[in-house]
Amino acid sequence: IIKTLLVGTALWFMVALITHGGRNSIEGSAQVEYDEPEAKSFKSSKRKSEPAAYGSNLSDGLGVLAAPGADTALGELGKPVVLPKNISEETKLAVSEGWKKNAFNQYISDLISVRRKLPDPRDEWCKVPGRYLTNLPQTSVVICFHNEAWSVLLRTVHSVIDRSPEHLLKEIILVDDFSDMPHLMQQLDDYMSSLPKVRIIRANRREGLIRARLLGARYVTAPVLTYLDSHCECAEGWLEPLLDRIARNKTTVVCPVIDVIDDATLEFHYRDSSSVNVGGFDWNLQFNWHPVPARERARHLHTAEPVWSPTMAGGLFSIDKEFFEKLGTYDSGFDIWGGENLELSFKTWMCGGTLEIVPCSHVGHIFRKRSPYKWKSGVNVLKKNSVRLAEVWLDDFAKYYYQRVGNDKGDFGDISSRKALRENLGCKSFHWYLTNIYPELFIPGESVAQGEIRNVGFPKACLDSPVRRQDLHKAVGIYMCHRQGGNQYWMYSKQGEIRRDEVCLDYSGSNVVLYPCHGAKGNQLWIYNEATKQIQHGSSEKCMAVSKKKDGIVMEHCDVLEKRQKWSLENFKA
Ligand code: LR7
Ligand code: MN
Repeated sequence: IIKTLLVGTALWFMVALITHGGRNSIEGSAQVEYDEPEAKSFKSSKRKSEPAAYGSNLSDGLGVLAAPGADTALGELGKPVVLPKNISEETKLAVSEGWKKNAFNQYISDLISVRRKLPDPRDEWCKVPGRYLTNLPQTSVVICFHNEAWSVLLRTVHSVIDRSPEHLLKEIILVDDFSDMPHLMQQLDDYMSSLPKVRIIRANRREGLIRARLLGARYVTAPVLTYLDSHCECAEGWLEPLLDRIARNKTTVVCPVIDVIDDATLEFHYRDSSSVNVGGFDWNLQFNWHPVPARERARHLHTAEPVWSPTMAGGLFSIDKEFFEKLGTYDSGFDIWGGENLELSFKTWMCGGTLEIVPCSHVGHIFRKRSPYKWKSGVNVLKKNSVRLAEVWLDDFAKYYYQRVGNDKGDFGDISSRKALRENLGCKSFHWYLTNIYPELFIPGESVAQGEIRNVGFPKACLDSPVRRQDLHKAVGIYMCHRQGGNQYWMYSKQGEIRRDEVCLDYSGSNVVLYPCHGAKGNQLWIYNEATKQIQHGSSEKCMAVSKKKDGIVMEHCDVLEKRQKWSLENFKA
């Protein structure tokens, strides 16, 4: 009741405001940006649809909160919800609070029915009668949360119940990872007590999402385990295509297509099967997305067929419970967040399984630009997880990750039991995995130089730049050499690229910028002359230099006497 009142008040404000016109979005107005963890989002190929027109349907909207179903209510069918520009200071404050606590627009989420309908994102291929086995196994859905917003958590749970066939859903296990938001206590117990399939398990200290998942798994009674994040919405028919793959082969681990729920408008925009992505990773051991590679496309007649994926994003997947246990579930030495998705991906492939993305299965997820909850201070949790991962699974390739962190492994705890696990399972090598499962990955050892690029005339200066999505097209800079890898770690490839992961130094006449590597030489061809120490650009024939003011990189006419044009490339071997 309190909830309805609150929403009612909010809508009342909007009615007042809308009369004064103004339809621009205030999205993100109060968004705070942090550095950690790195933003992980991908653009949907679909154009955003027009924002929902509201004003005419507010009363319907209120009605919908009591009786879901009206297609005209706010956010129904996955439509975006945008507030008018000239809302009251009070509303602005509420919006801003919502962003601060959740790193998405909680205020907007609270205006949308927790049982809103979504469009059906499936390809026709998925709906052909007889597509799936009739005798599918049941699943338990485990959802871990730490301080999740009320409306978002409820929408996740309702979407599972409403859009899973009754007989296939054994139970939903909510694992509360030691939240302290008041609505997640008694209020949550009360609400869920009316949903017989839902069970709440509470951790009695902050475990982090990986150990929280392991805790949830202990209560699972169905043969298949399905994990979801706590801010998801399952679309029509999401479950059958996942269970079908496992029914056919218990060593197949499956992920749905993860559709984007916009963090600002809660718009659900789905990806059609022709633009499905698969998972990869870089040598920073960061997960990333790629289009389905040609070799994989060639294995299929239709784009809606399940595709092999080198890695998974981590949060949304189904796995046979026995197979998960056989693989040693997760490394319980992993803290808070990160690394576990690559661990499970590598061992699935290396220890006899298959990892797939199933284009017929769609689940939306709110992608955030920062992490809203507390991380441990004083420890680099993600790095510790990644070092454990590298030590156990990467064999000699671990060194490429260590180069990226200045060869400083730090304290990563005891990993002997994880090594024993790999040994006992008789898993294949990481070299096998890279060659057969992820041949697209650029291997640093196949480059001519790896490490810093240091100026000779001004030997404190190193080429320095982050290569996040937002850094593309920006000028590359110089910075005091620090010998810690990171933004000063570059590779000089046999093809003459200066690159990090999938980003290359590119010059087309003005600044030297970062650009996705295209492999076609052209503006990305750099020729290093070991004798003169110059880095000459292929098409312009100019040389890279530190500017006279020593505040950046310039391209200038080559002059062997000019010290600013001389560079040393770490680990260079001709
Ligand atoms: O201490 C914590 N305890 C928790 O229970 C921290 C988090 N959590 C919960 C949290 O409430 C959420 O439900 O764990 C879940 C994941 O945390 P998010 O949503 O803050 O992070 P994320 O969406 O970036 O998480 C992605 O990467 C994680 C670490 O590797 C996990 O694998 C997540 O499950 C994963 N999410 C997805 O795969 C969805 C698609 C995102 C992408 C790419
Ligand atoms: Mn998430």
